[in-house]
Amino acid sequence: MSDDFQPNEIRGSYDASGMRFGLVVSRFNSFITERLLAGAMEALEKGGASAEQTDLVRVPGSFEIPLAAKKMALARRYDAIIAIGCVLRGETAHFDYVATEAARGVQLAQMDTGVPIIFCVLTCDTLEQAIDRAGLKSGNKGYEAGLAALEMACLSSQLRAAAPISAVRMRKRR
Ligand code: INI
Repeated sequence: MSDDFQPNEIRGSYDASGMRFGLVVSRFNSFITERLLAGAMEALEKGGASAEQTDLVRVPGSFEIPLAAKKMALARRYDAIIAIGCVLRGETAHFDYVATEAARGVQLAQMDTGVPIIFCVLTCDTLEQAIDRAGLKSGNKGYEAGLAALEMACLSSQLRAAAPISAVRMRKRR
């Protein structure tokens, strides 16, 4: 490959200008989810988002996140949505059902609607692991989710604006 063969790279920035964001937060394990929420808001604010550009919806548990996120996406009001929850392994199989359906439901919702929905649902074996990921040893996964929301919102807008191939071909022919 020659050095001058450089693809036209389309990249999302982290600029929240003119963007709207939705936050869906599970109340279950709120000790953790509130910290994740704070991290996500910090990232959005750093990207330039204001409170007016951001809506917050609370749901009882992570199992309820996908439906709320999908309804928000269908409202066509948001450039990206962040789904925040925390599922902790207990003694029964409940963990597996809640964690699997939260992940699957969020993925289905974003694929069905085309609106980026950032998956910030911690699935941990212990409370200690969750605390580490909510602002202690392993950073704040909510902050990372906020950055991902900014990037995916900008990338989606860039991809919408990218000229379709037919227009590019027409331009070359002229
Ligand atoms: N919901 C969570 O978000 N985290 C959990 O750890 C959890 N556990 O362990 O039970 C949990 N359960 C509630 C579930 O999400 C639903 O709210 C409930 O089943 C009602 O549909």
